[in-house]
Amino acid sequence: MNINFLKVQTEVREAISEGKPVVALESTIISHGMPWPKNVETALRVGDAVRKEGAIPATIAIKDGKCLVGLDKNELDFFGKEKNVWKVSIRDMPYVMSKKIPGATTVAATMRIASMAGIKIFATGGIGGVHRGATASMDISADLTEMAQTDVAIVSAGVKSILDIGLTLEYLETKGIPVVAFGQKEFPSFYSGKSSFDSPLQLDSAAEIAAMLNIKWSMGLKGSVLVANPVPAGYEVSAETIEQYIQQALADAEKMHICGKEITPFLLKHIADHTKGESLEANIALVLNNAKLAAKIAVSLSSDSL
Ligand code: PSU
Ligand code: MN
Repeated sequence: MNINFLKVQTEVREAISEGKPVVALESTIISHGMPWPKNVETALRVGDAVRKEGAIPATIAIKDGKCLVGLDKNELDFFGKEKNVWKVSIRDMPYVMSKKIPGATTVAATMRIASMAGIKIFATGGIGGVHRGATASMDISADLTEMAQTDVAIVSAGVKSILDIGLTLEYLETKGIPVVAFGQKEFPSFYSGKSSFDSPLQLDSAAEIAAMLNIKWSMGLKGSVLVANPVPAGYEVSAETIEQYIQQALADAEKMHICGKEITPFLLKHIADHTKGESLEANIALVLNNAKLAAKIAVSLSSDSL
């Protein structure tokens, strides 16, 4: 692999080479997931939360034909403000790199770049999955196929109910991706700790998760582990509230013929616009919570492998 495509921040590069804990963070949530200035404020708070647990944050994005691993304040500002930033999944990477278009990376692209840089743990809000109606549309996020082959664990707040949660869990099973709910039996659904689906697995500490990751990868079992961390109590938005907006958003999307890479941001924006503060506050709280858990897992993993 040609590592000239990577531009790794000095602090992040040193931490990786010394085996110190590093947590990868995605940039789609900054450019396409939250409004300015909350997006950059949150990105900075997430970085602080990772550091407080003893790990180094590395936000990943694409700029000037390079995969950036670790963004400084100016770069975070750029991705938070700039309007012409692409949403970049795996298939978009060679195009934006060759055209030198700035790109915010999805879960799939972020984990691939993290893996190229040697980072094992990645925190985000929610992953992509199998869409409602996928039996007809075949709309399955490249996040899932990437998780089947790249050795980076993801801490998310589960899967949003814009997706078909049951089919997403089936697909993860087919692809051999372990799904672990943190501290509870039920698989969480982003805004809510509940989903009415049991999680296939439950673990209750970062050390247990790190031990499982160590064994998985030591055995040569490829791919991710999805750690589903429920939104902190007090920040939940009820499933009924969210469902009514999802129904409206899906109807609008059909009328407007929105499909492909546009559908996920369209649905997310509709929910965010209609639930205003409530969903944004939940989103911020759960991302911070995920970053903290990811950092604890990274710390535990790096001490296990000493
Ligand atoms: N789901 C969320 N929040 C997000 C995304 C998904 O709850 O921000 C973003 C992530 O970057 C994810 C991407 O990787 O959307 C998935 O897009 P698609 O469904 O087009 O693969
Ligand atoms: Mn899709």
